[in-house]
Amino acid sequence: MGILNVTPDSFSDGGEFLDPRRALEHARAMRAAGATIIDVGGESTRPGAERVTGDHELRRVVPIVEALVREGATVSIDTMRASVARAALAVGASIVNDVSGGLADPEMHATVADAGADYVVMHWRDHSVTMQSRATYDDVVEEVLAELLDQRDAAVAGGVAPERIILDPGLGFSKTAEHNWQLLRHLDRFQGLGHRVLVGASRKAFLGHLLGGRAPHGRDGATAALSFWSALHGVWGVRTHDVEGQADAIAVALRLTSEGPLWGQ
Ligand code: PMM
Repeated sequence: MGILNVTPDSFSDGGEFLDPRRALEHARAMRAAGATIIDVGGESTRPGAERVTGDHELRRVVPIVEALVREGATVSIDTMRASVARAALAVGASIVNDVSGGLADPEMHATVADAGADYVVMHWRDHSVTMQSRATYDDVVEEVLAELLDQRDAAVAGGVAPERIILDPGLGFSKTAEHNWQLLRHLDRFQGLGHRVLVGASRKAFLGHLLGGRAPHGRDGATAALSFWSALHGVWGVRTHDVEGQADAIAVALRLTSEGPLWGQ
């Protein structure tokens, strides 16, 4: 899943793709490099980010989604707003990637259910401005699993078909670096929930910490190691900025596991 942030303030690529022509060129390049889904987002969710209005978000993303669908791309819309999801689905998006996993907008479940779309439910506790103050757990793996299942159950109760649901541990969202590592170490637990799993580690700050403070664009090698790890676990997808490097890492993992899992799964 290639990331296309049409935002001025995302942590890694903020401002790079606000111009629609540049956004489309970048999406084409990601597809050529092996992305099978383009994830279009119009609101930054980096820690501390302020929200944009729904209208603003809609105007940023809908023309891009429409143009990409016309070119034959599979598009997911990265939004917490039902209004934005609805507009993107109306022009052909087929996946709603809701980082709030249904907690931010009470109309999201019905919107996704009505469209029969795939739905990414990410573990989430709070909006970006305050989320890092909620990064407290006794047992991060057990608590994230339990809360994510609550979010899943709410989506199903809201009419979303279980087979449409994709689960995501939500690395970096109300989580410290140590929490992210614990979740990644126990990815098998997420794989065991009976849904497709998506992992979003790309260039995130915990990799910068590991690498002595390296800037986002220098984190693609570390991201590839996690894409390899994720693919060994059999996850459905990784959400990434650097598609070529991740596609290579995944190809290696798939070749290694082509005769069966490397360990009991
Ligand atoms: N991370 C970001 C944005 N959207 N969606 C999902 N499903 N999972 C994630 O981990 C995730 C996401 C933040 O990263 P960005 O600013 O690079 O888009």
